[in-house]
Amino acid sequence: MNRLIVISNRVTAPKGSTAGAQGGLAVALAAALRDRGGMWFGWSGEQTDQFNGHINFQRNQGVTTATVDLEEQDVQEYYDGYANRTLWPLFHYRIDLAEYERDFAGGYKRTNQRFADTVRPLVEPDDVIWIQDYHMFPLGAELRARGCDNRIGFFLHIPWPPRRLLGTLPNAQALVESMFAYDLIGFHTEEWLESFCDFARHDMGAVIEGNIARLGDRHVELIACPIGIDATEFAAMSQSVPARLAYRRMRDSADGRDMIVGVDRLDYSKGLEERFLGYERFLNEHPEERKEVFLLQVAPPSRVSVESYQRIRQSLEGLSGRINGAYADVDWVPIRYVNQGYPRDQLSGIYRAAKIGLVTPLRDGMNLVAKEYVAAQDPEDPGVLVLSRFAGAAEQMTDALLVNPYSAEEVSDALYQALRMPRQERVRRWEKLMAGVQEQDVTWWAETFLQALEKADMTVN
Ligand code: GDG
Repeated sequence: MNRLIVISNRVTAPKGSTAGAQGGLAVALAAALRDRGGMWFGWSGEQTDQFNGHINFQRNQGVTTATVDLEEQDVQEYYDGYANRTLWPLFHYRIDLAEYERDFAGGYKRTNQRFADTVRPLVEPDDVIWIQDYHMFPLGAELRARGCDNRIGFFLHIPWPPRRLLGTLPNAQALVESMFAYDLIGFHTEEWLESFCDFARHDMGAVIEGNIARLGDRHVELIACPIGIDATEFAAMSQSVPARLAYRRMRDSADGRDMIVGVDRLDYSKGLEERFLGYERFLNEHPEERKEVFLLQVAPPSRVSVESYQRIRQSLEGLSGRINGAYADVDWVPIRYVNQGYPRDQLSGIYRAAKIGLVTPLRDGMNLVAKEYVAAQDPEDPGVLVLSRFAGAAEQMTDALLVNPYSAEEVSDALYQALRMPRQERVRRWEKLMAGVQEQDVTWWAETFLQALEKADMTVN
């Protein structure tokens, strides 16, 4: 088996903690790296006065990580700038929030060149390279420019936007053209893959034949390969002592009421305002249910230096305050809005205690919370997943109650239906959802992508 080099913005390989403390992605990539040997390369998260390409190697639990520090200007222009203020909003269909600045684009290019300069000497002739996500679209082309003719795959964790939206990005064609340096590009869903083909075909004159896109003398293979979670491990974790304690804490404080749970990074793509408005509608339309339920929204802040994230936070504070002010009683508060994160094992117990998992992103590449909620349920008495049709996960999780998060009425109706759903139907839906979550888990995802990459036809490249 060839060595594997994983490259991502941040490296989250095992640090001697238990697997349960890690996200599923880190677990799966670490397993692939352990099997194949190689290393995981990325930004250390640290800053340095002047970029020097110094690589910090570490070895933990059979996985080698290699990280570099970046300059403050790199972090501002590449990470805070082009990645989080330009590409993230655009790729989540929010061109109203996207900031198009030459400095951001320049810093993004420079930083990707720095990554390429740094990692290139580490690459051996037969290594397979797997680059992750929108921080690094042009890295493959930069490596090719440095004589790297290895197999290189790329996986996009976020949606691919419709071509008319992508067309608003200055130099969008150049960005997409650089992606033809890859041998394989992976998306979570057919929808994102088709959007990519749409742009390549109509805006660049690429020819699409089956799962291959051709542009001039280059071609790239495309695959829809939905990421999963470490389902068996997550289900087991929901029975651990910390999970049971968290479960008990929630049940005791619920005082017999049904809990609806939402868990999201505080991000405008997650549809949190719409979720609160849908829940408000439900309280308004069903006065008899008012003191029978409550919504727990866990929303740890993210990307706090970006203004649009400060605004969504303010807006949610206003909305939750307004709804609580309008409906609360001396012994009941409709929304428990919590801005802190919880350890993963506790989170699994919280999911298990909830009658409804409410997941309403406006756009989401996949959404792992939906899968975690399912994996944490009690098979005898499972809760109901209410899921946005606009999450990538909806393509697989058709036994959830699928809703349009922009419609407060639909969200309200789904909450009502979920609360009234007979146990038999809950079990039937959950069994199908769980079978899917278990079958296409995160190890399946990594292996499916890597096998396709190892087979990709490189003859023309
Ligand atoms: C991107 C794409 C795609 C959240 N709060 C806490 C906590 N979390 C964990 C969840 C889950 C993860 O964060 C969030 O994953 P998502 O998939 O929902 O979303 P993004 O962070 O936006 O991820 C997404 C993903 O990449 C993978 O490809 O699915 O579409 O946007 O695991 O559990 N974890 C802990 N405490 C918290 O309070 N420990």
